[in-house]
Amino acid sequence: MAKCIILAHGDGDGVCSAALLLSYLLGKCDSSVYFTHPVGILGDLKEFAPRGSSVFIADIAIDEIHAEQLIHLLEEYGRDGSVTYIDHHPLPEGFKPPNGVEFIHDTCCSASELTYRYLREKGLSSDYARIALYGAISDYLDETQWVRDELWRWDKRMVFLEAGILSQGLEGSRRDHVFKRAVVEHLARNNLPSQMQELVSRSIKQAEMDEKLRLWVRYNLRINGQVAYVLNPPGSVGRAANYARIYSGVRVGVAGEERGELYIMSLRSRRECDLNQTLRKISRSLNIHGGGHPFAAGARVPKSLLSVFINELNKELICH
Ligand SMILES: [Mn+2]
Repeated sequence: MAKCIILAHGDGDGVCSAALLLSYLLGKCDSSVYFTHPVGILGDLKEFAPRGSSVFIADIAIDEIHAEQLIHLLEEYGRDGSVTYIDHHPLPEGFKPPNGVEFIHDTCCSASELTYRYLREKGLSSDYARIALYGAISDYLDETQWVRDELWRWDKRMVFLEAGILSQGLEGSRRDHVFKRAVVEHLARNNLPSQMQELVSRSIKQAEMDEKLRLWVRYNLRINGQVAYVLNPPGSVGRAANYARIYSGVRVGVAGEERGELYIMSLRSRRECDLNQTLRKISRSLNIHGGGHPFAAGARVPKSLLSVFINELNKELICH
């Protein structure tokens, strides 16, 4: 059987997109699932996808610094086999879709919603719509027309319970790819997240940790202008960034986690500010990786540039 490679983000939206792809490809090819991110995609493609295979990439933003190299590589893979790229992150300025690649892109909605709608047209059963709902909720993109309609078709109380178990259970499993792959396989069979015991217990543990984190952030946050930040929070950086924003009352919350010489950062803003645009600009001037969604984004900043980065954020912050 032909070889299919699925490369997806490891968060709830990415996991659901991968599950939708895996169930669609069942019986059509021999599929393997890998988790990656905007900075890792180049290396992971080369490492895991043999030339000539059918490659599916979902929920991976195109990084400002790597865009050209990535496009080039995707075109190569497209020539030897096939490439389907499904994403909803804003694109770098002046970006042109690669030639010979099926490029499905819209910032309207979650990658899961885009993936489901794409596969539905190709014959995926409408029973899989709820998997896409979990992904959309997990990415806070549950206000699209499609999601609204589907939430009424299913029972929204049950959908939110399942989406909560899934996204909370994955939150504390960041680099546990073996577990995440098991979750993808579980979902690909259209099983409920609540039927996977390990996922349920991880989600409850995560809720306890988040509650501790909330209080920790409240007492440890530092404020510089419109930016509130914490370093090495005892828990999820995304969540810590959000609590920093909420408790400070300023426009942007940032949380950074030390990894070697870098801070891996998560940023959250109020709806009027555009973190993606702001970070892409700073990314070019400081030569760092940064970007994501308007209200939720990430960056990798050398430790020595921390204060420069916070100052730049204040200076370049784009709000309406
Ligand atoms: Mn996403």
